[in-house]
This record gives sequence, structure tokens and C-alpha cells, in this order.
Amino acid sequence: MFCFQCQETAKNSGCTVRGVCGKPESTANLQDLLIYVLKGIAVWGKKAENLGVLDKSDGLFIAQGLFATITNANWDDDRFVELIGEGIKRRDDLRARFEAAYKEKEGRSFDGSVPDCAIWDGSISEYADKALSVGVLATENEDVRSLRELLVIGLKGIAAYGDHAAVLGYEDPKIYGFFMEALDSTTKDLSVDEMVAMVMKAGDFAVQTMALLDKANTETYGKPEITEVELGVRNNTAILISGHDLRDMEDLLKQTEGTGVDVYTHGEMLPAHYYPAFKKYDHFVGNYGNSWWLQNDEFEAFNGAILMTTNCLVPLKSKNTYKDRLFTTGMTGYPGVVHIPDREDGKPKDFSAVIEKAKSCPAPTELETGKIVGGFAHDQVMALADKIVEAVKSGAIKRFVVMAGCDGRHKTRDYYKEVAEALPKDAVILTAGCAKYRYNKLNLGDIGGIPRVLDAGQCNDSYSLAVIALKLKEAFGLEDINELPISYDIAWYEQKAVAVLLALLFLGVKDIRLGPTLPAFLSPNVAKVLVDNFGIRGIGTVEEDVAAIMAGR
Ligand code: SF4
Ligand code: SF3
Repeated sequence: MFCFQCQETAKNSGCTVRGVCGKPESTANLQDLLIYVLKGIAVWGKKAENLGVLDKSDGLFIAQGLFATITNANWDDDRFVELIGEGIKRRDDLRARFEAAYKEKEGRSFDGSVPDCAIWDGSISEYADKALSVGVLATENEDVRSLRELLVIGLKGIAAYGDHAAVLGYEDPKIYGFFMEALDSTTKDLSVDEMVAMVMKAGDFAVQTMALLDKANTETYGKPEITEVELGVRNNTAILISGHDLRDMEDLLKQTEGTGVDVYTHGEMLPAHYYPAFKKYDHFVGNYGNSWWLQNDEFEAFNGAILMTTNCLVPLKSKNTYKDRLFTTGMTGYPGVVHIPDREDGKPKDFSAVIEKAKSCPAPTELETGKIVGGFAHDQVMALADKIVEAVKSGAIKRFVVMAGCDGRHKTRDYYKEVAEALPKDAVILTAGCAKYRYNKLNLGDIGGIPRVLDAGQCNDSYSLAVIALKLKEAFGLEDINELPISYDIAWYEQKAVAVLLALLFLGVKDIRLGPTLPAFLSPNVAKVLVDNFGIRGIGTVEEDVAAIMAGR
């Protein structure tokens, strides 16, 4: 195996035996083969783009396949075997539709050459062998590999957001068309400039996809509002729901109503509390615990049923006893854990097994008490725009620091807590994603009623932070987004954060600090392109970085 898609990759180079995340070699190899098959679908999809034979479900399948390979999403080899089989079938169906349409249009059969991924087929027993020759290292040139993988890794994040939007009935064929174009491009010998342009185009589509998801979420569940979220527990049996899927949240809240079972959020599901549609449920109690990497202890202490809707699900430790009260759904999976099937014909998912399990469990053990505040997505922040512009003009707010992104296990991430603590009292932190758990309970105070940590929501709500920046640019009458008193100190872990990074680059944001390490998939030459053109840099010491940030560097 070779995998270098996340920030915790071995030696910041690549996992070659078992992933630092716990991913076994068999799973890593099946994921490589799935990506290969998705590329094959894309080859035919790109050829068919103007022939009117593309089906939306092919685009959605690519999105879901990419999503399944995101770090900490799916650990179930059987699921990957199924996805590969379905992928080959879809690819061959699409090929047949293309060939028929081509013949009709051109009056002759298609006889062009296609890469192996567009035609390879094999039995399940051959998957493991084939996987060995189609992974990341199949591209020998280090820079070509780096640019192709930067694209595919960013695409995984975009795909996850595209799938969330699709779940709510919002799909855009242009986004699916880009998946085809981008994956197809990785099968071709392109120039460096062409590959860089494709990566930038991915940034454009990352913005479009996050905008679509923002529209899907807010039109379906209302605009996030400033909300106090409870951290303590009640004395009822309960379900803990984690991940990013708001429709699962909705189905679960409806189905638990009146059952006596409470619902709590974990990790990236915390921002569900900010949506008006979910506030009406009395049994939607609060947020339990912290970010994903603490789940082995926190899920244990929760005592009740746990529903994982997306990443991050981490492998259970031998001391863990919650496997039989853990459930997966959507693109997550774990061997031996009950998987709640997808919706059929638009009907809600059936969470009765989760609810029945919860009823037989004791109430959660309290981990902490108090409240945290969030809900500062773009509409809510812009409702405060006058106050914010005034605070900047009066000098009460000197600087905004965008500290969005992911949390992770490494001790080096204490940096983000220490930066939050060291920033002077006239700096405001804008955040989104699970990175916030490093500093959202620190009680950093407020500036004239504006909290010093403004949480917009999930990692995809980084889009809100971009909208806020663009609106502030207008409010201050500036030409360039980089003239705003905003610095970016982004924490990354998995591939959605890479999509967010590409989105920021596409929007023209310069001088982003990215940590705790720069991605291993950036070769020295590709990293240099990003440094030279965008001023991307790694993090330094807390003192140096805080001083530089406050000086606008
Ligand atoms: Fe390694 Fe990260 Fe890949 Fe897991 S996802 S195998 S930790 S690079
Ligand atoms: Fe966190 Fe996994 Fe990235 Fe959505 S839950 S931000 S790491």
C-alpha cells in the first residue's frame, strides 16, 4: 500500500504498511482500485459529455465512491468490493451508451484508444493483485504524481460536499461533469501548466459545490442563528450522532421524538444545533465531547447508541465495548457494525434499530458542563455587519484570524490552542470544521458583544467565511480581498480541508499558513509553485506567528 492523503501520514511521507489512521493494507489497496475504476467511468463520461447520454446517477456514483475513500470514512472491505463491482458495471453501461451515440452521430464505430482503467475487468479474486499496479506510485514522475494527487485528493473533499447536497435534492450536472473531466485528466500526459490549471479549476468547483451545499442546508433547515449549545447531559437514554449529514440528523430527530430517547451531537455534527429546523426538538439536548480523535474514550463514556453519518470514524481499541451500540450509514462503514441502509424512493432512513439499542442502554456519563456559542454563518455575521465594520473602524477589532479546518491527534496541534490564547484581545477568530475544538471552550471573551471565537459551522461552512470576507471587502470598499485585516492560519487533516484550501486559493486568498505540516503529497517543486504564487507557508512558533499575523504578514 501507499497512502499519503492525510496530514498524519507516516513520517510526513506516506503510509506503506498499515496506516497511522489504522487503515489496513487490504482496504488501502481496494480504495486504490476503486479510484482506478472511477477514472475509467470518467474516461467514457468525458467522451460522452456532448452526446446527451450521461446520467446524473453516474456523477453521483463517482462522488460517493470518492467520498468512501476519505480518511476515516469507511473501513469495510466488503463495501469497497461492492463499489468496485458496481463501478465496473456502470462504466461498461456508460461505454455502451457512448458507443451507440457515437455511431449514430459519426456513422461509424468508435475506434479510438482508451487507457486500461476504461476497459479492465476482473473477478473479485483478482482485485487485490490488480490494485498493486494502479495506486499512487504508478505515476513515476514525482511532480506529475504530486499534481495528479493534489487534484484527486481535493476532488474527494468536493465529492463529499457534493454528496451532502445531493442527499438534500440539490445536484448540479456541471459539478458531476467536472468530476469526469478531472479524473479523466489524470489518465493523460498533460503539461505542468495544464495540470496546475486543472487544480485551480478544482478550486473553482470547490467554491461552487460548497455554495450549493450552503444553499441546500439553509433552504432546507433555515439560516444558522447564534445559539448556545449545552455541554452537560440529562438522565435519559440517548443517541450520539456524529459526522456531517444533516438529513440523517433530521430523520433521527423526527424518529426519536416522543420515544424518551435524547439526541446529542458529537464532533462535526455540533453545528446542527445552529439550524432553526432542529431547535424545536426538546429532546435534542446538546453536544457531547470533542473532536473525532477522542472518540474511543468519549463513545465509551456516552453509554448509549452512536450513529456515524460520515467521517471521522476511527478503529475501536481492544478496551472499547461500544461496537454493538455503534451504527454506520451513508458512505461510512465498519466491519461487523450494523449499517443503516440508504433512503429508498425519497422515504426517510429507518433508524429504529439505533433507537431500540439506545433504549437498552444507560444514560450518558457527564464529561463537562456549561455552554458554548456558535452559529456565525454568513447571514448571521452580516446581520451584525454594521457593528463589525464600526468595531474595525474604531480599532476595537484589529484583526480577524481564520483558523478553520480539522483537528487531529498530534501534540503539535496544541499550536492552535496556544495561538488562540496568545492572540491579543483585539483579534477575532473565525472558525469552521472540527479545528475549533482546540479553542472553543477557552472562554476568550468578546469585543463589545462580538465573541472572540465566531464558529460558522462544519468544515464546508468555510464557504461562509469566504462569503464574509467578500462582503467585508465590499463594505470597506477594497479592491483586493488580501487588503482586509484578515489572516489565515488553517489546520488540515483530511481531504475536505484540501478542497477548502483549493477554494481559498481560487478566490485569490494569499499568504495562508497551513499546518501543522505541509501535505506530503506536495513535491518540493509543486510546493514551490504554491509558495511563489500564493505565499502558502507552514506554521512557525506561536510567538513568531502571532506577531506576524498581527502585523498583517
Ligand atoms: Fe496514512 Fe492518512 Fe492514508 Fe491513513 S489516510 S493510510 S494515516 S495517509
Ligand atoms: Fe473533522 Fe474528520 Fe476534517 Fe469536517 S471530522 S473537519 S477531520
